[in-house]
Amino acid sequence: SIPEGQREAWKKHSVQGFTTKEQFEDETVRHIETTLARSLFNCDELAAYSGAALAFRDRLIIEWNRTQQRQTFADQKRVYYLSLEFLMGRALDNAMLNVGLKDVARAGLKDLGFRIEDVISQEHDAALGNGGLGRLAACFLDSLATLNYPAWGYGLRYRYGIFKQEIVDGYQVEIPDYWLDFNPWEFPRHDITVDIQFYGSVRREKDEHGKTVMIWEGGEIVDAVAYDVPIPGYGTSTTNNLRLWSSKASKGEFDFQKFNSGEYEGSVGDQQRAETISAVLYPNDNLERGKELRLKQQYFWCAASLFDIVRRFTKTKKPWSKFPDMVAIQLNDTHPALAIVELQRILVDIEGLDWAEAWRIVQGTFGYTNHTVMPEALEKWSVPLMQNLLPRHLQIIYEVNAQFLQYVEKTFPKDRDMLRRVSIIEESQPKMVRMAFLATIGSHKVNGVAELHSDLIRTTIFKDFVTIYGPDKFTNVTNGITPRRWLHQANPRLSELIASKLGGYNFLTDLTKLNKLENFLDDANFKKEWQEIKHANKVRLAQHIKDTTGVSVNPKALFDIQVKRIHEYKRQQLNILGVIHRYLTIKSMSPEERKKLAPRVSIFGGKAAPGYWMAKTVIHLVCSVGEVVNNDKDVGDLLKVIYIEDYNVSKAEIITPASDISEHISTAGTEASGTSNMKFVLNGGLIIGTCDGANIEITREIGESNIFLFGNLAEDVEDLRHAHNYGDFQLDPDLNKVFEAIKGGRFGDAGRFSALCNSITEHGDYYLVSDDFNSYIKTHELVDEAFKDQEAWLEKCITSVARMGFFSSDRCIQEYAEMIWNVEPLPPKE
Ligand code: GL4
Repeated sequence: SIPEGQREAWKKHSVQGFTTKEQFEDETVRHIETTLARSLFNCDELAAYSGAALAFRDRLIIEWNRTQQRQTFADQKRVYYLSLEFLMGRALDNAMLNVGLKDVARAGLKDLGFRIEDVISQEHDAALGNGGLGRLAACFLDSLATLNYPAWGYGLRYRYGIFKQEIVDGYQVEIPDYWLDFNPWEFPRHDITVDIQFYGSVRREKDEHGKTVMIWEGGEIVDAVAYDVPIPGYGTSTTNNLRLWSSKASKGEFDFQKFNSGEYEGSVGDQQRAETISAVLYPNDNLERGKELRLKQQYFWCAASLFDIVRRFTKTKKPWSKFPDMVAIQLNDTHPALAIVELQRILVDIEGLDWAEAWRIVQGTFGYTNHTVMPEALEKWSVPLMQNLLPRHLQIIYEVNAQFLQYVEKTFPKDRDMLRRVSIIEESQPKMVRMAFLATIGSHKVNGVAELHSDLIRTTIFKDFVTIYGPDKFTNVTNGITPRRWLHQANPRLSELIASKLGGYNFLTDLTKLNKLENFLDDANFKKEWQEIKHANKVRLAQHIKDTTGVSVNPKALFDIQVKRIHEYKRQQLNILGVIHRYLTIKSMSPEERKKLAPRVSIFGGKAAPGYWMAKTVIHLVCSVGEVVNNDKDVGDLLKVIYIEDYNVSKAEIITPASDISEHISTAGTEASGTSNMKFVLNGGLIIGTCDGANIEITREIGESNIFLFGNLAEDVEDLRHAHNYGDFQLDPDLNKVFEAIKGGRFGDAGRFSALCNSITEHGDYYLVSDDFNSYIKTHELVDEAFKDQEAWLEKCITSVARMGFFSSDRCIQEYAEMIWNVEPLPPKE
């Protein structure tokens, strides 16, 4: 550091960052003219965005520095959130709001000739995630910083995030999402590089004390380079760090010999192979495919993060036994489960701790969050694959398993089959490593993400582990969302209206304060304004739909929205089949009868995994139905069917505030939580849903009369499926009519939809579309009825918003901090 005598000079020149409009303009113009080498003669909106973003970045980084310094000196426990996905969306708007300078920026940009909305919308989404799991990680980072927790996120810096979706002739087409062209939010840390080893072999050796040590040698080395992204809290100067690792050929590895001797291509090839590791996000949600490159990504990221965390700990000079008192690592699903093995390897092989002591430290450090019970999403890695890529780690897994099974055998001698059931190694062909079991055994707490889900994991996939460890190891932390992005940023007018009634914006950091809104249910002006805001939000979405699809929709119609990843378990097929039923009903009516109907716009959005044919067929069916319905003169405004292309975080910020009703209709027991259900209700939309995931707790909070629930319960799903498999299946008669229409070619070539129809009619209807169809249709009739009484509808919406306080991600983080991490906040001295 700088010597005492020079520090005064240093302090005098220390950068402060702007606070006034004048300073903001100074900084923005300076960045445009120097950093970007542009001038007022060629400054477009993109350049204005870049300049403003750089000005805000400077500010963030000053606070980031102070926060990091404070955390280093504080000598207290930190949280590390390991997630393969961080679905951050745009950063500028969020930075402006969290720092509290959006009005300053708006005025400044206006002076410089720009509308702030146009500038903000230049930013490319940071889309390093698939859906709910990745967005949850992003909400958690916002809450951790806002609540002043000393916390870091660790992830991968994918060159390509989730693909961009185009709809071409009614089919999904995937376009690569190269998002790093200009990304002012990241700081490359070329000085922070970690060597990561793959392949090779393990040798047993005696050290100087005669102790056996394991040496992992040979194989290849790839470099992990750190890129840091500042995460500003709202209403606090705390600015945490998200560290993303990028892969690069190791300097040691890069073959200069080859390079100089004319084998240029070979040496560049090595480089490219190394860079492939962090090249692309796997585009599957709730599905694992066991690809070697994915395992490489996981180890690369775990090893780099662990090295970094351990290095930070060793600087404190504390004994290893104190590690769990200084470090809490949360595993976002099983994707980082190798971190458990890596820490054991570091402690035993490199630091020389004995096995049992090391394992106590490991278990004290990790917590594991499970996000799904769907069998196809539970990670398993083939033993031969792991043997080849990570030979030492596989040995450690076998040793952990052996000791665990020994304990189980001793404790439950009568249940011989238990060993087979709970073994980390599945005795299949090839053998498989069950990552959820590894994560459970290596952690001190395991949590599900909504009450039903946490009950389900205790009684299904982890049933034996509850017997072995006792019930206390398993807990629930119901998911939440950050009200900063999902109310204040996405719906600024509603946020402002609420603030005007509640006496300021305190509700944004204590969302339970919303409950006071119930006092205004008789305030006619308030309700009128509320309704105007909803209408304006619908007009904005209608404009987006017009601009992107060419279809005009009536903003007065009931907007019925389902936006999320396309998956059979989420049942977009139930939705579109219901829409077809509605269409057929309209067609069968007289003009007189039609006049009594409430006009509807059915809006769909979401990406299908590129290899998921059934999901792609669902998209095609929605588009094909839209083609017919939207051009049918008999129907007019009574029904429109829209597919919004390329659903992502920034589109969600437009879509969510514009719903009247949104659909959360997964087969009961399949959606671990869902989080868009929370976003929609918080923005004054009602929901139709099944008794699944967080819908159940939303119902409990807002009241049964404010939600439209339908369908079979989770406890009955198993029996129904069983019955179907034994031939006990009756196709719902209304649904049958819908299939007749499809088969008759009403929506184009029926052959394209036969696999989809057959999955329901011929192949066991695994997701219970037919079983729930009647209840779904009937419930939508209740929705229509309810929407006719606008006054009562509005009251339901306001009451629901007032009761959504529980679903703030701040509440989640506080629960994790108390029940799982045992960490304290470290507020700035302000
Ligand atoms: C998910 C769940 O499917 C989703 O219900 C949940 O809200 C989310 C966050 O906990 O995690 N699990 C996987 S896998 N993808 C998800 O989005």
